[in-house]
Order: sequence, then C-alpha cells, then structure tokens
Amino acid sequence: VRDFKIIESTLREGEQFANAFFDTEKKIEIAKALDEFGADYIELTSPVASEQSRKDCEAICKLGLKSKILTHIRCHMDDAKVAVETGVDGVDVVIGTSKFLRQYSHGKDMNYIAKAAVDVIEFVKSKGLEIRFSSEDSFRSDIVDLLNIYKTVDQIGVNRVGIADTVGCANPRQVYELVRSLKNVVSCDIECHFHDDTGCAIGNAYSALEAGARLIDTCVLGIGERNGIVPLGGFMARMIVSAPDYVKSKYNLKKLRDIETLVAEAVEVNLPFNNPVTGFCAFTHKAGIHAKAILANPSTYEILKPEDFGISRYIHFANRLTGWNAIKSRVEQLNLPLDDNQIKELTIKIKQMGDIRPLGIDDVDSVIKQFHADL
Ligand code: HCA
Ligand code: CU
Repeated sequence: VRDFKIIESTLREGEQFANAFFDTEKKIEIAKALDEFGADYIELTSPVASEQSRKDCEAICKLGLKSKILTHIRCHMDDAKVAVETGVDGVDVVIGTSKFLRQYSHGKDMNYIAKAAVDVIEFVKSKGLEIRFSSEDSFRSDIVDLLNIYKTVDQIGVNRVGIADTVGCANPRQVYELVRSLKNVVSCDIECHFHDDTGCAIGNAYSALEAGARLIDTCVLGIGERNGIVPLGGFMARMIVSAPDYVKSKYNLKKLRDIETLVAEAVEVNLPFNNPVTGFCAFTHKAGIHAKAILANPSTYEILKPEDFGISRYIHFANRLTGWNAIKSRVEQLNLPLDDNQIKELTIKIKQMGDIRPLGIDDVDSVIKQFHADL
C-alpha cells in the first residue's frame, strides 16, 4: 500500500460538523495550512450552498496553492454550471444510490441518475476540469446498480469514481470486497469516503487502499457530519507505519499538530486525549518496565517516532508504577550526582509516596532534591 493521495475535506465535510463555522479568513488560513502540509487536493463546500460559500470558493482558488482545489456538488446541471465558474481545478459530483436516499432524499431512479451523471460529467470535462463521480451510501446500494453506473461513467471518462460509506456502516472486509469488485469494472482511480459512526473509518481507509483504491477523503481531527470521517492525523499515523518513505517524503508531518490546533480552536473543541500522535499522552510512557525499555530503545514500546511529527516523548516518572531507570533519567535531567544504589533507595521512597496520593512532577523533584541535600 503506497502511492495514495489525500482529498482533504475539512472545508467541505468538515463544515458539516456541528460546531463548524469558518469565516473567509479562517477558511483561507486552513487552506494554506493544508497546502503546506502537502494535501493533494482540498475539497470545498458547494458554491450553491450559499452566496458566501461561492465567494469563499473563488477566493481560495485565487490563492495559487500547490494543492488542487475541488468543489463538491450534487449531480445536477444547475450546480455544475456554478461550480465550473469558480476557478476550481476539479469537481466532485455525488448522488445517492441507496434505496433510502432514492426514496427519502432525491426520489430518482437509476436511469435518471445515469443520465444526470453523463450530462454533468460531459459538461465539467468540456470546461477542462477534473471530474469525480461518486455514489452516496454506496454500502447500502444495490451492487448491480452500483457497478452499472460506475461502468457507464468510466466509459465516458472520469478522473475518479468514489464510494462513500455515508452512514459509517461498513467494515474493512466489506470495503475490501467492494473496492475489488469496482476495480474489475473501471479503469480510472478509486476514491473512498468513510464515516466513523462505528469506529471503522481509518481501518476501512486502509483496507480500501489494500484493495487498490488510490484516494482517501480526510478531515482534520475527523470532523464532519455526526461524529465525522477519517481523521487526517490518525490516517497519517496508520500510513507512516505501512509506507514510511512515501509518507515522510510527501507530507509535512511536523505541521500536523499546528493544523489540528488551528482547526480545534476554530470549531471550539479540545484535541482528543487519545488522538493518535497529538493526544497529550500519545508518547508518554508510564510503567517502570516501559520507561526502562524506552530509555534503552524507544522502538520497544513505540511504533511511531515522535520526532517524525516534531513531538517529544515523555517519561512519566512521578507515580507509583515508576522504576529506578525513570528516576535516574530525571535525576540526570536535574543534574544531580547520585549513584545507582542511591537512586534505587530514592525510588523506593517515591513509590511509597505514590501509594498514598497522586504525585506531581514538582512533588517528586523536591523529594529528589531533598534526598540529595540530605546525603
Ligand atoms: C453527505 C455526502 C457525503 C459525500 C461523500 C463524497 C457522504 O454529506 O452526505 O462525495 O465522497 O458521506 O456520502 O459526504
Ligand atoms: Cu460524508
């Protein structure tokens, strides 16, 4: 699994997050940050969503970013006509294909969908823009209907087709099978969009790539409708393990924390404590056994290297699970000359204290200093 691309949708799917309101300035700041990160594509809210959405789309297109700019529209000529005038590099088109969406959303049958798709695709292509066609709720759509529509759009020529797990119902095995089936009927690239309602979004993205998909939709912190989609950071964590050279050469991973902080502040949430890479304890090692091994060789208990993301690891020494190697490392940081036997004796003291109450770093530092002074 390598050679994948990211369609960063914080400024489209992410705008559908409950707390999101991005003014023009904030959108530009986020777009620039994603560009610096190396996002292959940045997807923007439909220009027909609102007057300001259209203006913002035009403003971002004028920034001259390296990332390609896309907008996202319904499979409808009215939308396509507005989209092609915004200055975007490409248009992502989507239409619901499941019985739920056909019945309760747009009310159209598959013949109508095929005809609308062909019209919109040919129109967007005639303007020299990239075009992606995607079904919505792909995993609850009829597989024969799906493969037929994809075959049709692939034959007239599209840059990509997309599948979307709109309700987050799919599991990695189902994803693998659908992408495989799709690969048998289309020659263009396959893009995938996974919601995280059942916690499978990153796993599904990985499975899609294994099956031969090339593009994954992400949002910073995974924000989006309901509980969102594949998070950019967690996805990077997954991929750096699988394709380290590709990921490190292509994406500016040291920007991740800043981008997450920027978006978290914009939508008024905290960085999740258990976030891959940037969660406050993602590189904190606590138990004495872990600390000892980490000090000897970080790979013992770390699959990700914090330095790849510009983050440092932390040895948690102020607790009752600590061990003398962790205390020794702290003593060295404090620049106090204690030998190993003294440190072991000191460690027993600290563990005894830790049995009585939670310890702070300051607490333990003063115990260490006092121990040294009393020698
Ligand atoms: C929605 C649409 C979508 C579209 C995905 C895509 C989904 O907001 O419901 O175009 O790739 O999840 O189906 O985000
Ligand atoms: Cu979505």
